[in-house]
Amino acid sequence: MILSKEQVEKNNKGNWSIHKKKYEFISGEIDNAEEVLRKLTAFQIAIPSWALGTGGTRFGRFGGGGEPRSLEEKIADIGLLHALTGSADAISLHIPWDIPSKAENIKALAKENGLRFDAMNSNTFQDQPGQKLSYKFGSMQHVDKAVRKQAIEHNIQVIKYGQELGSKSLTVWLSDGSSFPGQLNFRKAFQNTLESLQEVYSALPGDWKMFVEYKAFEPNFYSMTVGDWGQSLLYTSKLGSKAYTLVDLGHHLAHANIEQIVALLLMEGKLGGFHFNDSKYGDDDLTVGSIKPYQLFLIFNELVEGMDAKKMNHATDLAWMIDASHNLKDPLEDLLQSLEAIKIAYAKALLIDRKKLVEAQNNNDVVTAQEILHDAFRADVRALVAEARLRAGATLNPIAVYRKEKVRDHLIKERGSKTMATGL
Ligand code: LRH
Ligand code: MN
Repeated sequence: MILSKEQVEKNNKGNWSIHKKKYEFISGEIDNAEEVLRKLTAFQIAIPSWALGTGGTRFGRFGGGGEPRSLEEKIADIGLLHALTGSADAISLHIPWDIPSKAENIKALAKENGLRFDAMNSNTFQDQPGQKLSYKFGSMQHVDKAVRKQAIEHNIQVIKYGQELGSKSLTVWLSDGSSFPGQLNFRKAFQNTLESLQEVYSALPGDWKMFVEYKAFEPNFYSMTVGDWGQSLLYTSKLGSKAYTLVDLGHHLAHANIEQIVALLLMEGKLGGFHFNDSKYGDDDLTVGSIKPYQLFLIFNELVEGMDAKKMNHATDLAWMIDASHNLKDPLEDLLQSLEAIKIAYAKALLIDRKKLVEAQNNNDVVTAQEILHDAFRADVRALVAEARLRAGATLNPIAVYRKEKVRDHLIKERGSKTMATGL
């Protein structure tokens, strides 16, 4: 369903005056409103092609209807998210869930919707129909060289699909590991995996990046062969300068200090990007900022500080992607909330008085240091984020417009109430 410029303007007109009042207040409170707006507008987040339908757990799935039945319909849904927010100009594809059959058409359709292709994702955590060798006991770690070869060839095929679409990066998440002590020789598993990644790395086009995503547990529950940031950093350091670590917020053991991990990976020049989501227990893949909004703010604090220290471009030098799964909410509303939470955390981090913070840190003035962070975290930046949307030609209140335009009803009428999108 396309959202026309007229619909955007009509909906914004109703909220314009109250928005302007709120915007004038917050922009009056800060001295870098224009710079913050420029950075907010430029900051684009990729939408996962595997999160446009209703997810499920092993206990059940409760579909909401109107789900995309093809990659073309997924592109239309992401195009709608971008029209509503001006913040989601990219798709991250997962292969083979979303193989671009006619790449030229898919590329043209994405362009029509103002979209580009971000990181490609390979999948050696499921066995596909007709697949020769099983990944039951892993893929790149596997004791059988033929299974490792199959996984390597799959990743190289994924790079080829990405090249046809203009993508410039490959994300490798391996479910490899073990669920019982004694099942696996950790050293051999690491070396097999490194060897396999090296073969994929050597097939990377010159201007591509490889993201190695780590995860502490699931689907293996004793060891994961890329189990934490240290292991991922070991791989990416041995692979070479085009290999980076990808941080999925839900892939940590309880109480991990993710903002410290981010600061150190940035310092090493080995942070490649993010899979944003939120969680209370495991890899819950919940709406971004719905459980730990302060942690998300602290992560963006380290990102802004670390990227400025390296004179990096906030919008383009790291890969910003959402990786969520929707069990209870309308998938598109859930993604709209996640986009808002990411922009709000980034805006607050841009308000931190860095000079005063360094001073407080150098004086070991713990209270002042914390108060400086709280001043930014407790600021209401919603009007700033809304003004950035307005200047991008998008809507002031995306979810309100999504509901007022009865988008889900339209999609159900167009696609049916029982359709099921590929993905998680
Ligand atoms: C693994 C993961 C990975 C994807 C998958 C869909 O938990 O985060 O990024 O391949 O979810
Ligand atoms: Mn992920």
